Amino acid sequence: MQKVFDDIEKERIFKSQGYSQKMSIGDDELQKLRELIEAQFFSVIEEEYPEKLDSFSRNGLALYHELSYEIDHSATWPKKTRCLLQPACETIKKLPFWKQLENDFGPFLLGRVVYEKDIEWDRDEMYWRIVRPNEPTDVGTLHADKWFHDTMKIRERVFPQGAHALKVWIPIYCEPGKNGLAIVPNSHKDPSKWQYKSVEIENTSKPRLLCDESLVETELLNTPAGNIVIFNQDLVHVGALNSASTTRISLEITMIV
Ligand SMILES: O=C(O)CCC(=O)C(=O)O
Ligand SMILES: [Fe+2]
Repeated sequence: MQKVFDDIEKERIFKSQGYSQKMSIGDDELQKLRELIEAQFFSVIEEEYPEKLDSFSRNGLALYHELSYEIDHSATWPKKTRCLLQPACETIKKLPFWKQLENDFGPFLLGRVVYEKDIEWDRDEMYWRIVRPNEPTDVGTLHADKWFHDTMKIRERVFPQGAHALKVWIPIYCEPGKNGLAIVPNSHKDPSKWQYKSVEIENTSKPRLLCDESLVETELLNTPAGNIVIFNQDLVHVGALNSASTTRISLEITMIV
């Protein structure tokens, strides 16, 4: 199999650029990912709000925000309800893009499902994110993934020594230029320059940048649905405030290489 991520592209991810957008998945693969996420989404709605299943199904995920005020959004979508179940992860691991990743980066491990304190050792971690238009609370704060791995002690509990955690970020419903992933160019080159503190939130320790986040210049990546971003653990990034008129859905997977 020919490599998409050859030595030049890997150099881009680990050194020069901090990320790569060289891989795009086909329409049928995107469709499959949408189906897997939608199946979970609607089964949660059915469980919590059976009388609303019809209207939510009719609207679909991209227009979820129109109805989200009818339910308790934050109580309905903690990480627990957004982690794909193992059979869905197994389906994803059979898709062509996954085979390509294994070919190019393998062998690698996958992150385990980690909650605040608990780890589910027998589950791969693949979770989706839901970001409604104009909702500042649906996006997080600037960070490098390594800060989370360190403050939440994921690195010492889950990763083998010396491992590098690459993030695979897949836009599922996304509007280029209006929502998605914003990065701080070159931020991965000098991790020590980025100072953060660890704060106790929701039963765990999360990293928060010490300097004023609004002073940091970010660049919104152009990410049409299906265009995968792979970025290194030191690249500083944040979910952009969604300025589109549709809900943004994306899928995150950590490859431990
Ligand atoms: O998609 C987002 O809003 C944030 C993504 C992120 O932080 C990540 O993929 O590591
Ligand atoms: Fe992140």
